[in-house]
Amino acid sequence: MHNFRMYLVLLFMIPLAVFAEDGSQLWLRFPAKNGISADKIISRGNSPTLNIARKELSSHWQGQTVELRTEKSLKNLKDGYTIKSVQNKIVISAGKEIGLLYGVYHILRLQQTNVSTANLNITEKPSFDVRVLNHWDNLDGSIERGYAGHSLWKWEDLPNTVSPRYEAYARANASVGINATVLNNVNASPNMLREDYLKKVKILADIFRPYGIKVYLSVNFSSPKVLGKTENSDPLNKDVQKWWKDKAAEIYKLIPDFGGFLVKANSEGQPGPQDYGRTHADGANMMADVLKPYGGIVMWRAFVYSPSKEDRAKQAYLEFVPLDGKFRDNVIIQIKNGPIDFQPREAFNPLFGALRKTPEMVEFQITQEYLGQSNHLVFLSPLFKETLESDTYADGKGSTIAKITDGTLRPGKITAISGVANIGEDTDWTGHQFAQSNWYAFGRLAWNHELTSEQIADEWIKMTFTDRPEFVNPVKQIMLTSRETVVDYMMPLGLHHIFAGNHHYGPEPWGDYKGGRPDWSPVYYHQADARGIGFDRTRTGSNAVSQYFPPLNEIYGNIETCPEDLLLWFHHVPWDYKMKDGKTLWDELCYKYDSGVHQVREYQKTWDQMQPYIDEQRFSEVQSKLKIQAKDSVWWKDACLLYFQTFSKRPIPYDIERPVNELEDLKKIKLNMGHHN
Ligand code: GCW
Repeated sequence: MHNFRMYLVLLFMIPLAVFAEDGSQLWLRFPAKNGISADKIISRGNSPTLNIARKELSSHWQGQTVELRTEKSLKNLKDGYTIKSVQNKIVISAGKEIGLLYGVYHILRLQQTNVSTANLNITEKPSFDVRVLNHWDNLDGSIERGYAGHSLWKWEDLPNTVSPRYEAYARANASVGINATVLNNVNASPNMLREDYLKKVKILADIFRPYGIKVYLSVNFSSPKVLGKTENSDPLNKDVQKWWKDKAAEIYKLIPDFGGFLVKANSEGQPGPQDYGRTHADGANMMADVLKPYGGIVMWRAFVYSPSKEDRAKQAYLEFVPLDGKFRDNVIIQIKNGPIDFQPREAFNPLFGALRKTPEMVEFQITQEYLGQSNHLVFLSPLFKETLESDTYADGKGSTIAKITDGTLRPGKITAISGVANIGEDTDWTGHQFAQSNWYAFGRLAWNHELTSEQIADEWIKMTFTDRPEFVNPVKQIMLTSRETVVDYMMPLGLHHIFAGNHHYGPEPWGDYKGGRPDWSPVYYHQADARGIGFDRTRTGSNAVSQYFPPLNEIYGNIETCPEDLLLWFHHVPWDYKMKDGKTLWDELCYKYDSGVHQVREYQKTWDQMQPYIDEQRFSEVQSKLKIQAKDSVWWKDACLLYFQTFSKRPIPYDIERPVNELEDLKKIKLNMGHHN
């Protein structure tokens, strides 16, 4: 009897287990109760996309009747839609079916965040045409800079075995408007284009299609030589051109709506057109020509730098500006937000706005390679917004990167935005419950870059956890300040790239890889000496400031007018330099590091008080991660201050907590996380 009862209890628990609060549901934690009945969903047609829209409504929507209408007249909204309350129903209209699905997710979001759905009159049009995730996933299942387990893509099992997570992934992306995915690492294996792999890719494309997601691939420039046994991979070689042409035909036969290629060429050892004395334009155009008949595009990366004497921060600009106007119209240059490499804070990349005839897109990094990986709670929306709102002055005041890349100032070109994904096969998808918010924020900003970080955080918290203000308000405060906090405890005042080599997790400001590439050494970036600290990029230094449009070149170039949060990015500053608040640079640096540490301690205090409001599992997972973050912040502070103190020879202000580590011990830490640079 006892056993029998146990059995019954277990049976009843199964449906609960499906909704376990382990983060697997992401922000899509819609009520498990049934949604509206079929007769309250008015729609014509029977396409896979419409069927998904109806299924989402019948499973989760608890409001009034919803009518879904495609209307040709709304084509100008692109993937957008309108939502209107008409008498007793809600009418969602769109030029394309995918717009209807996006509209359905919109009302589900309103429901989930407890916004009234009466008297709706909403018009939405996406900021960018291509809203793309870049996966740095390798064919062996590993992920470059991935911190959430192995790749979601099970290449070994495909095409026969299909993981249910493929569809869950597509659904999550569609719910925030992401409509494109590059499946594989930009450090691409030529094998990605092998016939057997393309057949696997086709299966994924088929699953993603109804959710409005197009598949793209990163391609290795040497693919023709490696796979096709051509003599070389010279873009002007007819055999090479033919190989690409045939390859495109083969791809489009399998995947008629294939999106195109993403290319990392002549960068960090990857092959490229320069191997044959050709330019980036020659390489990109060859690919653009074979994709053009099918409507495909080439996203060509500007992340190029070589071990030369030239300041690494200047190289993308130097390489690409002379090529402006030489690219086909289906090529778009993909530019990292900053000119170095996804640092906690960088000046924006001066290439933005400098290409006048060539479309440009931003590449953000959602995966936190340089921001504590999946251990630190860092909400990236403020970082994304900082870049998008940066004024380049390219076409006069108000030439923000958002307006340069979204077509406002440079109309008639392809528009796109990309983010390097932080997704893996971990149950919670991203390795930290709060890292989900960065996937979410990227999608929401790609859809509408005018949303504020505050709005995005608010939505995400309510959808993901609870709408109780006792939880929402303090947690939102943590999220909104978290990016500045990580800057403070890692590299304040414009410091950058003082990470330990390879893994980029902890501090190694003393790193000097003599014999290796100087531009992979922290000492190259901070330039600390007896006089001061910082990279001189002024006119008398590397003159990187000259790559910015006036008046920015003057503003950045003058130590008095340079924003203090970028001071050491542009200037080598004496230790006793007086900062705006009257402190010396050295003292200011100390207080910044200290404040970063204090902030994390405050986050811990706040989080611990959140226990009553959410489930135990997610509560304690975040609590544990905050402990790691708190320890790491002290590690960063002690390492940087004790090391820089060997140059400044000044005391750490006495009201600051004393270091708890010996510099020599910190220097011995070698994390075995493995990677190249
Ligand atoms: O930031 C560096 C990373 C590399 C990465 C490279 C790139 C994919 O450390 O892992 O390679 O940037 O963006 O190409």
